[in-house]
Amino acid sequence: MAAVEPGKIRNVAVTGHRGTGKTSLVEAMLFQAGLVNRLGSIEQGSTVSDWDEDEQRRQMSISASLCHTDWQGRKINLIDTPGEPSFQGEAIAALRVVEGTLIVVSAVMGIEVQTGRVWERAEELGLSRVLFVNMLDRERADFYRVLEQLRNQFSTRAVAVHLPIGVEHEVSGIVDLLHMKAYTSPEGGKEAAPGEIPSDMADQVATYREQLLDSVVETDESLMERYLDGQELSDEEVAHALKDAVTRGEIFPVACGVATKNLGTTATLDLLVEGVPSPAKKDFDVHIDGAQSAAFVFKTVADPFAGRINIFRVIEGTVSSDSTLVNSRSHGKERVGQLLTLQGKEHESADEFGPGDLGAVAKLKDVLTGDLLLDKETGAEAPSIQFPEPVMSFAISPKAKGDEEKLGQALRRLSEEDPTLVVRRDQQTGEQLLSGLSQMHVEVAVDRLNRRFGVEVDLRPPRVPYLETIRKESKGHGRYKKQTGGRGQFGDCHIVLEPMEGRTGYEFVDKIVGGVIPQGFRPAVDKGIQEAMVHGELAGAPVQGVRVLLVDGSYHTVDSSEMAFKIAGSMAFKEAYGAADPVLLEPIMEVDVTVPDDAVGAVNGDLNSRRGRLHGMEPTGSGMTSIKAEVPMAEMLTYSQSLTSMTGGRGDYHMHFARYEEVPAHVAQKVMQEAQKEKEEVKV
Ligand SMILES: Nc1nc2c(ncn2[C@@H]2O[C@H](COP(=O)(O)OP(=O)(O)OP(=O)(O)O)[C@@H](O)[C@H]2O)c(=O)[nH]1
Ligand SMILES: [Mg+2]
Repeated sequence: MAAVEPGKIRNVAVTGHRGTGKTSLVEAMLFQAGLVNRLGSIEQGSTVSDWDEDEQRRQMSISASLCHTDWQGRKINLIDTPGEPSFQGEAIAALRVVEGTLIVVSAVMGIEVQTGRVWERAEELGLSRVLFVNMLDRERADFYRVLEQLRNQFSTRAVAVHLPIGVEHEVSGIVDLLHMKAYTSPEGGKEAAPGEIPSDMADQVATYREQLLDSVVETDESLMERYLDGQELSDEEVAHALKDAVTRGEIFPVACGVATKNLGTTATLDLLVEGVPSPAKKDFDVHIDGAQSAAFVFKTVADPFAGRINIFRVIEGTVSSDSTLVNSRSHGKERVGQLLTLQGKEHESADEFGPGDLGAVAKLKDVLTGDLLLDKETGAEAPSIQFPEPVMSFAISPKAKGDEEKLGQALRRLSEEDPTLVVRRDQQTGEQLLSGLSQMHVEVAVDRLNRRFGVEVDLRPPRVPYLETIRKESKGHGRYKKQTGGRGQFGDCHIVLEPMEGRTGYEFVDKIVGGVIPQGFRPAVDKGIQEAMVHGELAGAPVQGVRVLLVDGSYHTVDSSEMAFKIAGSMAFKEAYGAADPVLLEPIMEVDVTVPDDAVGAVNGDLNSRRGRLHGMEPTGSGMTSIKAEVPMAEMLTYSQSLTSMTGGRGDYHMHFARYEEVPAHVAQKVMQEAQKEKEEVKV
């Protein structure tokens, strides 16, 4: 199969809120175009794009899937993305490689949280946007209410290009205002050729056709003049001007239909072909510095059997099977074997992909999402994708001893597939941490570890990386002496502890005068102290922010040894530490929560109960408020679930480490008791 010319390609990400019918609509488009011969359904788990077992079990999309269809002699690459916020990284990556997005909105629910997010992201990226109001057949569906909402909240340049015929379960077709034709319900079969508009809709059609014309002529001066002169504009002229305006992102056409009944599909496919710019018309803003061909990897699928599949967009030139490319990140050469055209999970061999096209390749050595592959090393840098930071962490460990290695490998694979899933080891607590965007995000990862990689795991809230420090100067004496026949042990030292500025760091100052402790043994005192500091006496947390002065001591010519001085050092430290008014420190997080205005009271109250300090509130528009606060990490371990329940899933938060602060006495008491209990359990 030869490469498709860029002018004949349309790259479209299908986006929107959870459960608005994106996957069903993609299915309908593939069916209408004849690429599948049966209309699959979510309920039967038979759609092309929700092919993964986890997706079918949960009846929701989890990963973006790439499909393609032929329409009017154009190849439309459709990336079906999940609406669930836990998997928003998928939509973010998809939006980066397309010229347009089809935003699906429920005719019952209207604009929802994720609708707003993709709208904003598309705006930032300057993408053409086609809106599809779906589920016209549902109870309380109201196309006109949703249209008004889109015009009020998003843009007055969102205009209806289709109108429903009938309401709710009686919806029987749609009017195409652009071509002035009607499509009637195919009852799940293929949409037939369009017919006449029902005569009882004449008034309505006239009103919205006028709204459409008004918007279109506003984008085209010569049309505007003639329109104001009262001249008749031809359908072709209007269609042409609309197409140009949509392509330039000046008009956002609002289509509608019923995805599960394959209604509205034809007119929407037409809109995508006409309104989304081809890659030939739009630059992909990446400098490849003189390479002849370049491909950008925006998605990676980890399959335990087929291996890794990288999905890419050709940025420049042609990428061919049996070629060699260089990875701009690792500088490693990659042998490209067989290229693949994807239709959900099905793949077909492809010989080459031309500029702007989307394709896939399996079994490259070291290629991950975000990598740029070039035909020669040019020093070009890959475009960046702004993925959200994970906010929820769990400590993860295998149920079966001996599975550590297997778990590590599986986690690596999963995080390659999903860059918003982060795996790391906490240096301080030693725990392996799995972080994601929500509880559900992490749970899906755990399901996959089990099913795909055969590793069962335990999840626990992570340990808080407490620290300990001292608040005043103190003295300590350590004397280690043993006389058991033969050679004995003798070490003896006096130290002074001083709190350090900034409560970080450690310093050992040798203040010995004369040779009361010989030079050779003094580092052993230091070592003994540092070892004692690894687990502080309060809660077993590392001690820091301490300066130690070694001021005095004594030794024995025969019995003294490094070992004895190490022990003496640690004894001196423990004595001095208790007298230095030690205190527990905890990490404080800077938290930024965005919630619907009506949830602000509840969310603030909850942050207060988590020992949070509010720093400010600001409306962010469209009915949302951003709240800034500082909250101890220990109180944020289970925040995700609480926020979801307080805001009905409409809340969102980010946090990052700010600094360490003293734990208030009553809280410290509990932490110390817990630590003590654990220490005893370990002994048992
Ligand atoms: N009545 C009706 N149901 C629909 C329509 N479109 C989709 N559905 C149903 O709505 C549910 C969600 O559909 P999906 O296609 O999975 O929606 P989605 O937007 O892909 O969902 P996520 O990928 O999870 O964000 C399924 O049960 C569909 O059968 C429609 O037009 N009318
Ligand atoms: Mg879906």
